[in-house]
Amino acid sequence: MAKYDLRSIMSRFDVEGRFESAVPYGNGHINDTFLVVMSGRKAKRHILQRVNHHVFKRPDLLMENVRRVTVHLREKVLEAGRDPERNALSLFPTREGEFRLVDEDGNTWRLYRFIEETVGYDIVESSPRAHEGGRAFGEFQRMLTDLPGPPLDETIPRFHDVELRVSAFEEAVKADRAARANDVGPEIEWVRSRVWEMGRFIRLGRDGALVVRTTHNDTKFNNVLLDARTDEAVCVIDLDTVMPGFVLYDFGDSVRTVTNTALEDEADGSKIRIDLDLFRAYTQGYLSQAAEFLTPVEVGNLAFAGLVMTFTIGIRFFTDYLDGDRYFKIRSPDHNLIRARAQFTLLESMERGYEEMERIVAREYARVKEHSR
Ligand code: ADP
Ligand code: GN1
Ligand code: MG
Repeated sequence: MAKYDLRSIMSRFDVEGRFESAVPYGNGHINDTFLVVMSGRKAKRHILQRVNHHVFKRPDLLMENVRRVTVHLREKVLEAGRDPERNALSLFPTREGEFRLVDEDGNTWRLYRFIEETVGYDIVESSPRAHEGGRAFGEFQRMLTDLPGPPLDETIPRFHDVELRVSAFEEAVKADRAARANDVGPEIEWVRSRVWEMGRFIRLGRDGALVVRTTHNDTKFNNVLLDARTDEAVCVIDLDTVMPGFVLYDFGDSVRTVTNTALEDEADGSKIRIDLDLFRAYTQGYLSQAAEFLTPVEVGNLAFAGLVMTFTIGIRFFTDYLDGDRYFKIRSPDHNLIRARAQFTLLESMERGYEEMERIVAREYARVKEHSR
């Protein structure tokens, strides 16, 4: 990633100190993230990101979303008597007073305050961590229920629309751009056999049965930072896809990553299954914040959301594999296929655990409601 002059980019932001170093950072699949150290009276760390403009076609509107959301969350955090520099993301302005820096090549850059002494986990190994994740994403949705102004821009239109994802998948099978489809016939049939069932939320949405709210839309567990010492949730990050959506997508995408006993790209299927204790803990944490605003239809579909999102992300990895890996960053030629298979294995485990997941949601919801009376 030496192709960017990060020193010169940093010099255009309004931050104190002398440029010391910049290294690639984190496990994100989309943007380029760098950890930048500035020295001065005290060394300060920052998160510098280049927005992927192949994925996000309108970085200008995206950054306006992020600005509105960070400003609003900062106020909410202050109102709650918490620390706005730790419990909310803060953007640094450029020397021109903008939050978006556009370089000579048209790349969009932004700079966040680095939140120290936190960890983002790719695997969740303890119920208290799962609970904290649920609390954080539930609170995030709750704090955005009164975001002022018009709805946010849809940074990626129809982002979690399974029908759109399925048609993209079928097109990829047909085009077979990377000549890979012949070797994955069983997986293709596996997807096709579930298409109708997985379209439930799209149909409910069309019927007007699901409320469109401001949601995060990328709630994998490593997008919430936990305190490195106490495991308390500190801050929800990765705000690029905060936009109008269904709460079920957020809940489901978290369940996909929180309850999985293995990594998202585990190649050994025998290690992958849903851990129902983690599911219970996540659900408890989430409902502690969200039960007050959820509708009965939303509550009644929480358990199924895990299945829908695991399917949706699974077919996105699979489509990208068939397309020749043009969307997600990969570390090996079959990385997207490994990811897709891992999601399919996880979904099968969820299908087996589904009735128990339904019972857990019903029980935890009843419990929260009982307490709040
Ligand atoms: P991507 O969209 O590519 O996933 P993220 O915004 O999630 O990018 O950032 C990538 C990683 O950088 C995160 O997983 C997290 O570890 C780290 N990170 C991002 N923002 C911050 C921050 N403000 N403070 C500390 N770490 C951060
Ligand atoms: C991408 O940016 P990151 O790595 O947090 C993707 C999500 C997927 C996720 C799968 C904008 O998220 O939708 O669920 O990978 N983000 C975008 O790990 O497509
Ligand atoms: Mg991320």
